[in-house]
Amino acid sequence: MAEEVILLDFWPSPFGMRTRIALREKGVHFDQREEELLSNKSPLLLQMNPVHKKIPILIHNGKPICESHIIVQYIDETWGPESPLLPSDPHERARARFWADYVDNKIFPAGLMVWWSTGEAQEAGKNDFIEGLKLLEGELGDKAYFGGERFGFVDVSLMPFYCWFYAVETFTSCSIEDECPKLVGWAKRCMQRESVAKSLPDQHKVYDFMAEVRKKLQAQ
Ligand SMILES: N[C@@H](CCC(=O)N[C@@H](CS)C(=O)NCC(=O)O)C(=O)O
Repeated sequence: MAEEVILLDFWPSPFGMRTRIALREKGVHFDQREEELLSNKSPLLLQMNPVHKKIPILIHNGKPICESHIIVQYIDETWGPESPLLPSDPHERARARFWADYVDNKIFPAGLMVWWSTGEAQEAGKNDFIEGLKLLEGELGDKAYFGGERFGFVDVSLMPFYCWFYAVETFTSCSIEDECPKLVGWAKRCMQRESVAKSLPDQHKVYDFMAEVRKKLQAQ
């Protein structure tokens, strides 16, 4: 029986992007279904993720898997063992999970702060965002990817936020490339992979989306 792989997604979601990248890295064909997240969540979404009611949701042969990092690990365990995203060494695996968790707990909230706030709060968000990226740049060091020579879990986790860089720079008049040149070099290297290039929307389109949401928030 053919496999059925459905991804409930929302195009600007960095969490959705992670799962798209991982599926494409593994060469898995999937049916990407766009949700009307802001206005009208589908009955399938509510049925498959009744706890959080959020995308991304991977539905593999009818069974849901939720939470982007958990989905990426499921994809890694299920398909393409010859091209693993997580390292086999337990300590290296723990380390990769640690940095992916850092992306969720530092980079994402700082990015939201830049997106949703103004004035001092926005400035603090920008500083946090850049501080977090600098720390990640230190972890990257001179390696091609976070795990070494091979594209892996931390790259999948962080890379979606690259398409927020233009918006952060435009909202706060800064240059992330000036602050974190090696990290931007890494991001450009990742963008050369088909899995990444196909999964990330254009940064200007992301900026337009963010600016629109910001306008609505400010009008409230
Ligand atoms: N921790 C979750 C976050 C997922 C998430 O925040 N998804 C957002 C889209 S970016 C969502 O579905 N929001 C709908 C809502 O909050 O109602 C993950 O990693 O998958």
